[in-house]
Amino acid sequence: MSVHAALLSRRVAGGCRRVWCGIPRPLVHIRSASVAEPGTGRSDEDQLWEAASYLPFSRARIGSFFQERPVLRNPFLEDALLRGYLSRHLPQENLQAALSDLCAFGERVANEVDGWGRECEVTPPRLVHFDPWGRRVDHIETSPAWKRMKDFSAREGLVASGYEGSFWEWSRVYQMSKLYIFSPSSGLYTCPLAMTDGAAKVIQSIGVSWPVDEAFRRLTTRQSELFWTSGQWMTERQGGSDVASGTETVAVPQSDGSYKLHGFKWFTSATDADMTLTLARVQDRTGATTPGSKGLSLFYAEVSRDEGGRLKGIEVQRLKDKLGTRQMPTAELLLDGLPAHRLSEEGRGVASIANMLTITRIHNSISAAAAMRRVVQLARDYATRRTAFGKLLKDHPLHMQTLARMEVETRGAFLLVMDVCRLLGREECGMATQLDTHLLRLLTPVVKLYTGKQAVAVVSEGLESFGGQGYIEDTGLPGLLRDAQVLSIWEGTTNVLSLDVLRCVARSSGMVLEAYFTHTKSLLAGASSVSSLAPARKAVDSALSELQKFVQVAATRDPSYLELAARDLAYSLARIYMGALLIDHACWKGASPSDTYAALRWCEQDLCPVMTKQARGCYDPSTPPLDAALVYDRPT
Ligand code: UCC
Repeated sequence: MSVHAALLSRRVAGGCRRVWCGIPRPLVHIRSASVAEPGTGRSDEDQLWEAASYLPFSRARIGSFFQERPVLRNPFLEDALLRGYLSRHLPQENLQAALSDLCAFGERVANEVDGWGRECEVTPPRLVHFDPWGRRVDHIETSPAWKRMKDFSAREGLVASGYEGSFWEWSRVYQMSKLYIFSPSSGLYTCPLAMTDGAAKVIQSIGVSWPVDEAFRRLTTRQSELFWTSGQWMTERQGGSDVASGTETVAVPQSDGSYKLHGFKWFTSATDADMTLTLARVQDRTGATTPGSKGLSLFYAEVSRDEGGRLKGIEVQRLKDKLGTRQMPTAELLLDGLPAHRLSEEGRGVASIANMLTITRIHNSISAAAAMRRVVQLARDYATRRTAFGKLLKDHPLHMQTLARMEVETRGAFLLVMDVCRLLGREECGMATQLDTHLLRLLTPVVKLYTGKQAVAVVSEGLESFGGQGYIEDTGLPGLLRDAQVLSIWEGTTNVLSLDVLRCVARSSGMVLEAYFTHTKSLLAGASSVSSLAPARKAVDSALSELQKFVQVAATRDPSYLELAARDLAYSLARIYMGALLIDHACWKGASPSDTYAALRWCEQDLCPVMTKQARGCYDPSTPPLDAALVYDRPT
């Protein structure tokens, strides 16, 4: 044993025997305690102990190893699928301009905006009810970073580019590509942007004229000093899904043709908005209102303050304490005579706000795909920096398999949401065929519900790839999961949207499904000569036939049968269509072997779960009572 080692073992043994305030002193404190004790002479032994700097933990008490953090690089340059998709589809004449804009944008997102997003997270909004002299002000204080996001969003045209038409029918794809790059770094500023875009769309569809012409100009401007955001106040205390029976707010007609709104809005997101669209029931002369959906009308209201600084006709009750989306103010509002204008015909509120729902659901899906992309991007970077069991994570095949599965999910989500943006762009340019319109209606709830679920699963898996660090708050990683969780809840939960799929099938007398089958087959036909994709094509083709069979059988059954199958039906629609899109993209002349591999992997799963579950009797009349008995199973 060397002299150092001998001294160390004596010292350690002695240290263990020492008692400090009656408690055995922990070994790690021994050295600092002997230095700190005033008047204590330093023996040779002590000096030798300190000289033993070759020992681990002797100089730097926390050790010398620090794990490198994952680095966020330009999300545009890092995303092969996004770049491939845009190169394939954007008009050639302005492709280069678009790609360089997105490249510069991605650079700013990585180097600047991401830091603001973090600032929004750690400096959440707060509500100041009263001024120092006791006057009620209901001021929602947001962080400087949140305000910077607003200016940045305007200047980058994150809403405007959807209305400028610079890329014709691809304008929406271009706009949503920017939002896709921006979203995970945006500190949830994508939420007010979604509602702003939705409000602009509603106004455009109703007609840009007084009293909303000025609002439309402000919602779609690139000038930050003019830019407005909009709220979407739909949810009341009785619920946000069943809007028809949950809306209690009344609109009292005024002599000048305007209205005053009285009600309680239970969930208003990004409540620092400049205006809002909301639903209310018009009171007749006797004060009566019409119940149900037929009683709802759509209203426009500006959020403004009187000379005393008080909100006109609004009291902010409190801000919500949420699992995630903490960067953004979400409030309960008492509407106490809020001045408003009716935008829809009386009783056409839900149908009129549906355009807003379409837009916010597409934004939601973009955010879902973007969250998946972000966690994959960070995880794959981390895999080049983290060593375990003697090699980098990237050299562990099992770890790569996990990341590859996440990548496949992300690709499916991306292609579906971009396809919906393509359809929206075609509709807005007046280029949509009947088939496009049907597809857009059907795929909007499908993409929202499916990508919301994927995002939660993929982001959760993604956190695991950072080990314990994925669970540590100030890495910024847990926030990704918290914020993903809302994606399957707001803007229509998974089940509500599954029922919306049934609603549009019924209202179109099945035409939306006809469009779906026709288009999916045409995507597959384009791949018929590509042998490397044959297994995938076969899988999608046979799942499509199964789905057709299911639809034929279901059409003869009681509506409750279809309702029970609604979620599995929506999942089948999503998986089959995503498979067809992955195959189609892999056939493009600029496609890579990874595009083919992703398509093959995607198509290995059960693409038509509704048929699988049907075969197992999951929708039989005997099932609901068994489900309920299982859920409420109690010891007897
Ligand atoms: O507000 C919220 C949070 C805001 C934050 C937003 C940020 C998101 C951005 C994310 C990015 C990061 S959360 C609240 C969200 N609430 C919902 O999404 C509502 C969920 N519920 C539904 O979607 C229901 O299905 C309802 C409310 C639409 C059902 O209402 P009704 O009255 O029962 O509906 P009806 O009677 O079936 O339909 C009424 C009319 C019909 O038109 P007509 O009368 O012409 O036949 C329907 O075809 O509305 C039409 N309609 C639609 N049209 C209904 N739904 C749609 C639709 N999705 N698309 C087109």
